Amino acid sequence: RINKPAVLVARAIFPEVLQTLQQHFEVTSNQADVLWNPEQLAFAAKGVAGILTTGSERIDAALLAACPDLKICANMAVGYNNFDVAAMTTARVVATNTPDVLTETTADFGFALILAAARRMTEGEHFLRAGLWNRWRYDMLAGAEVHGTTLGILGMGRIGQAIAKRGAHGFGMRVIYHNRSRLDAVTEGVCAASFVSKQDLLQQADHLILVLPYSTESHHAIGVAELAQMKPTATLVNIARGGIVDDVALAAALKAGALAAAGLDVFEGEPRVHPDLLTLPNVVLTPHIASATLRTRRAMAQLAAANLIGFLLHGKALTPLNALQ
Ligand code: 8YV
Repeated sequence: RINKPAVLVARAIFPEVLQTLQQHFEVTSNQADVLWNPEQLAFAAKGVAGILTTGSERIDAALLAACPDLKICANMAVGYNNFDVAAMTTARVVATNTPDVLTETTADFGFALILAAARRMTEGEHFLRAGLWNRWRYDMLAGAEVHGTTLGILGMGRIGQAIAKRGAHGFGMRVIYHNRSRLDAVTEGVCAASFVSKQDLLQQADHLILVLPYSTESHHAIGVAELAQMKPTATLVNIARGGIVDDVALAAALKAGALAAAGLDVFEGEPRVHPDLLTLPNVVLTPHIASATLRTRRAMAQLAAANLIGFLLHGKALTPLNALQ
């Protein structure tokens, strides 16, 4: 076919997904495998009808003004704080994300971080690798209990609900949550979770996991004041976005013993990590990999591609974030 629509793939993705796109579109892609800065992105996106973004490329009024031919941006991520959706709607550009396909995988990882932080797994590994394991001691690397304790979830969307089920049904935990809106009774029942105020959540959770979207409202939702309300024996896990936690305040709380442990997959200003966190033994640090299984990342790439194909070829995106169709 001649005159295929032009599409930009903003970062290296699975070759087979790139091939699928090439069947339908004139594809340019960022083979350098590094994040383009806004100028590079705008330059590369000139004249394209669609962009496949990977969660970090900023789509805002400036980019939209530079790309008047743009019709859709398909984010290969469920979070879309890199999109100014209001500006996209005004510019009549469809925004899509990748919900559902990563829910269970991300919930698994969240739970892994709760376990790893509470049970001091990476600390234990460092201890062993450093050759320090030379005897048994009754309290050696003794951590906090997970099963049968209280699990707190801040943000009760798809991933929060999947974590609640793991906690309630797999680990016999009492599950409490706080969310912008309360779930309906049936969903609460399925998740075996009770709605509480944010204050009660902070004060009662033995393990608190953050699974809420990042926005100006959720910026530093966990800061000095919130950390002060948590139990000193508690663990905090963030698999949502950096910026939801005040990393400096968290490092200080961990250092002071005001919080027992933390598990962090996301950071303010990542891929840089605040140096205070790097030196603390009681924090498990992972490089934003909660959705990173091959199967899930492939499903995310395929869904992002299907959104481009669906909208540019058939006028219908599969998982739109704004109602333009
Ligand atoms: C990705 C994510 O790591 O889906 C999200 O919101 O943060 C992750 O799944 C990432 O953005 C890759 O596209």
